[in-house]
Amino acid sequence: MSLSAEALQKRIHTPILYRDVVDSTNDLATEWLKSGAVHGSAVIADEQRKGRGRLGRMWYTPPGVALALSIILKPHADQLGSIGIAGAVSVAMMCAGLGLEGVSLKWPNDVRINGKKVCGILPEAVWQGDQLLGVILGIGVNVRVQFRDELALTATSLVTEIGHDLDRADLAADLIRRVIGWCAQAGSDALFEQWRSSLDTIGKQVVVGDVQGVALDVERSGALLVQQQDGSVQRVFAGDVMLREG
Ligand code: BT5
Repeated sequence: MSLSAEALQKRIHTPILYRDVVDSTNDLATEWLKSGAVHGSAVIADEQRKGRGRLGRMWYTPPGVALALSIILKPHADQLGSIGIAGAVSVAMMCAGLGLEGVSLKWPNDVRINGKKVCGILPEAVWQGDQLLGVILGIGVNVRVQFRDELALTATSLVTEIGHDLDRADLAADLIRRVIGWCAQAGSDALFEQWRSSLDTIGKQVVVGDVQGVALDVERSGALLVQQQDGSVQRVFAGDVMLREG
């Protein structure tokens, strides 16, 4: 089913900017934030030509099959570290609400179904001098993306997992509502515990950059605590976890 501004605006009352094709919804949302977008506004595109992941990586968003959205949020600066977490928890709970099983989070905020990535999250803070203008919470969800090549080994789609079609406008509206709700709880015990209990990383052998060991726990800052073989515990704030199963 095609996405459209009308279909979206019928379902949700926060301001929506819809485009058929963009380079990256996060870039458009950044411009909109700078020109005065209100908290909860969202940019949604059917296709991204230059969808971005973290650290300059690409995010694959072909036309007609994915959800690419960027929600403009205006949290307090001390809630910044929780915005990506709020996004991940919102997507995980949306998946659970659809009746999907096997939903978990890989630290820090990949959403996975049965161990395959269904959603990636890219929070980007926008500053003007030392003033926080807001955060662009970029969320990419594979709705019915067919993967080929090496992504097929690690990625999945909602429709593949659930076995029936889903309406992207319904999903977008549901997700935006959940994100606004969890964003209001950024920094709370409720959000932290929901995130922590959804992580599939804790207790596993991990490699994160130069650090190797057992993922012991997470801290409220979002950091992952990794116990290395010599017993020392390293706090990891960002990076890619390679899980060593078993
Ligand atoms: C992420 O990065 O997972 C964050 C992705 C955020 C995408 C959204 S879409 C809306 C908004 N606008 C943007 O331009 N971006 C945001 P990272 O953890 O770096 O993961 C990137 C890696 O995931 C790539 O290197 C691929 O290996 C893999 N990948 C790329 N496209 C994928 C897809 N559609 N599904 C699953 N994995 C994918």
